[in-house]
Amino acid sequence: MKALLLVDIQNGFCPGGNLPVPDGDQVVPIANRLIESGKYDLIVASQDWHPAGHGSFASSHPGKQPFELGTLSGKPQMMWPDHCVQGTVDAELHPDLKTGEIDLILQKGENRGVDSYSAFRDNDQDALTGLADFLEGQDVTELDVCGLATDYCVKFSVLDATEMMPGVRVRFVEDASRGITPEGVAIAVKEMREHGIDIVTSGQILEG
Ligand code: VGL
Ligand code: ZN
Repeated sequence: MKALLLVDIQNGFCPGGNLPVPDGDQVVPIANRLIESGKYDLIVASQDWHPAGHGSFASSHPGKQPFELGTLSGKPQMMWPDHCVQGTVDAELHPDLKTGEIDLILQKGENRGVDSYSAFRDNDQDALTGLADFLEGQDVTELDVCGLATDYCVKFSVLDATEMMPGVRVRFVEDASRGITPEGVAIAVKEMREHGIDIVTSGQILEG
């Protein structure tokens, strides 16, 4: 079985959102082409889904500004603007994303005391979302990952997929992803390469 994981393609990470990724909305038409390609047996979308007052929000830490480093439950934590609060428009999947063919929408980041970049588990690598078991239970052997943001949620999802599902071939779809900073994207791509993850374009997938 071949699966596609669409990471956090939400209003909050697109221009006009609360934590906008530059050109984040440009992944939507590319993701739609992948969704409608007929190449995938299973399509999963993750959704950053924070309660108000989440511990990753700078606003929860007096004196802290967004994009400063702080701590959460005693561990280093990037302080983010309030974003993707449950039930708000900011948290909705992008309205142009073809959600009709998505088999599972997986929400993450609900625990105030720990952030959850990866769609597979919390940042402390403790609580699992159940996605790895779900994909393995569906006999997925190939997983393509794309979305927002390359340097955070996409990277950690790709690395966790590789580590937690050793039998699955994981690929990162570069042009269907955007990052918060160019430096972060360069590091993410390097780390993924070092872990043996194939970096592909949507064109290669659609032609193949
Ligand atoms: C993300 C920062 C905070 C992401 C989520 O989806 O990459 N980044 N929460
Ligand atoms: Zn978040």
